Amino acid sequence: MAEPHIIAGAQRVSDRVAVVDREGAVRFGDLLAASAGTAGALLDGRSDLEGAPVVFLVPPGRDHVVWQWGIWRAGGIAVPIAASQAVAEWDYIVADTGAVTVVSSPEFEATLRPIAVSRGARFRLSTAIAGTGASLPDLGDDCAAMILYTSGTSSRPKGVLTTHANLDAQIATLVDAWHWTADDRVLHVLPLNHVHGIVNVLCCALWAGATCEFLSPFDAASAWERLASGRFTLFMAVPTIYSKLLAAWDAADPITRSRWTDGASRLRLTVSGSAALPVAVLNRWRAATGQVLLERYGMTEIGMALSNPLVGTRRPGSVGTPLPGVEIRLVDDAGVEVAAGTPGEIEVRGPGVFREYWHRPAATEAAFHDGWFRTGDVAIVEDGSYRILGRLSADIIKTGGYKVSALEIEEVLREHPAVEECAVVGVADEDWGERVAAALVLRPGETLSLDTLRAWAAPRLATYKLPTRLAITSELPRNAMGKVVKAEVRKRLQ
Ligand code: MLC
Ligand code: AMP
Repeated sequence: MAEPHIIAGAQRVSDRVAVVDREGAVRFGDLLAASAGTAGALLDGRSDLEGAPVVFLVPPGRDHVVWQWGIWRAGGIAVPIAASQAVAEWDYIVADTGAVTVVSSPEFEATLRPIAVSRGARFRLSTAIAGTGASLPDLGDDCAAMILYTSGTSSRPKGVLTTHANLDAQIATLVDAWHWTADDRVLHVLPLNHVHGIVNVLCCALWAGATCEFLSPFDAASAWERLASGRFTLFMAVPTIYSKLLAAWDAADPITRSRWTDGASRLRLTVSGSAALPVAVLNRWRAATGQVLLERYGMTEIGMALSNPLVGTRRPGSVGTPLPGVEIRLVDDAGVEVAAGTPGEIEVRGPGVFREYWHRPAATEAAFHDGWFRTGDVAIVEDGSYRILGRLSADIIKTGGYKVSALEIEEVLREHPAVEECAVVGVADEDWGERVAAALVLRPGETLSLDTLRAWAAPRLATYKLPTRLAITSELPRNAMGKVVKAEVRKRLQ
């Protein structure tokens, strides 16, 4: 692989429209030319970035792709961050990756430049695309390509490092399974710092020579209006987005509704994932659009692993069967494969599985078991199809399709001067999947409202990590060992 496959492929479709954003349409050829420029600017006279991390905050649109490709073409590791994250989270990622360069669009310069300077990284404005004509390095398949930060059972998020070979495998299996072609057009409404928006939507579209149209930030009525154009073939989102679309549809007048329905009925495929899709949402989406949502299952560390079929029966409440090239097994607590029809933890093996947690060898080792990646999710096979039953850890919460760590939030809340003790849990919610909820014991004489707590935590945690439920209590429920009983906390906050 002299250059990433996605870039080589773009050369074959250079006249086709690759991206549509607020400014209009851009062709693959334009992205190639501009990303040669960003690569040259990043290289700045060197011949290869040799796997150096480049953190970039460029909102969804053509410039995002131009920097993603430029980083790859220069031999760097793309580390996307997003406007929805808190300033402290940006700083953490710049420091934890040891980024050599931070690229930012102008609206974030005032915040990101000082972070870059204090962490010893170069700062570059995303609008300064220069350096055309540089000769670009030859990359091997095993070159590191991307680091995405994911929250887990540790209190700080970990960087998931994927190689170009991993990414190619993650993309190729979906292009194959969902029959992406250059005639597809997808509406992109997801964040670009997570695998769903990056791999499943953006990279699959570009790999196939298809068109990716961005709508950012997501807004239900605007998304419906775009779908109503009838020009799209594909739409992919998390269950919360489908809930929000359905709420807007319910609230619309009959003429608007029928226009929206008509446009959406022309899609060839709508996909849901990142969190459990409630069967009620699947049914309402079918009633509103005639589309049977295809539910699939994946994870930052592995890309997509299980999918309902494109052709054939999609089973509500189930995530289907392994995608081509992905091996799956279910194991018990001892790591032994379970008997048919018995629940077990999902383990995954295949070329799409990430290489390592960035600079965390112990965490990487703990995440694998005989070469299989341990997902922490529990499933059962029923009639040949996998059904997700839940997660092993009560400390991992999925809210709006985002994975958040209760431990990470607790660690931040404990720093509040009024807080003596705290416990964070996910409570079930129809629209968000789960909501972040906190039980606090306050120091003597202190008071704290939910709004005050959220305002205090906002610079420290992304909006979706901020608790939306709060209980002040005199003590936390503990077991005989003194450990907080999260199930009990959840009952009090539900
Ligand atoms: C925002 N709000 C929340 C919330 N997030 N309330 C409860 N729980 C949450 N999680 C509140 C805000 O405080 C605000 O309230 C209001 O909702 C609007 O905030 P916003 O920031 O504008 O939200 P919005 O843009 O509407 O976000 C909703 C969303 C977003 C669904 C578009 O959550 C989203 O993009 N989710 C996708 C995440 C994703 O891509 N995950 C994939 C991970 S990869 P107020 O009161 O101020 O109005 C992965 C692997 C795989 O999981 O398998 O795909
Ligand atoms: P992330 O770490 O953000 O990539 O999120 C991955 C997690 O999302 C998985 O480990 C699952 O817990 C969850 N997930 C993804 N898809 C589904 C799905 N279709 N149903 C239930 N959970 C899902």
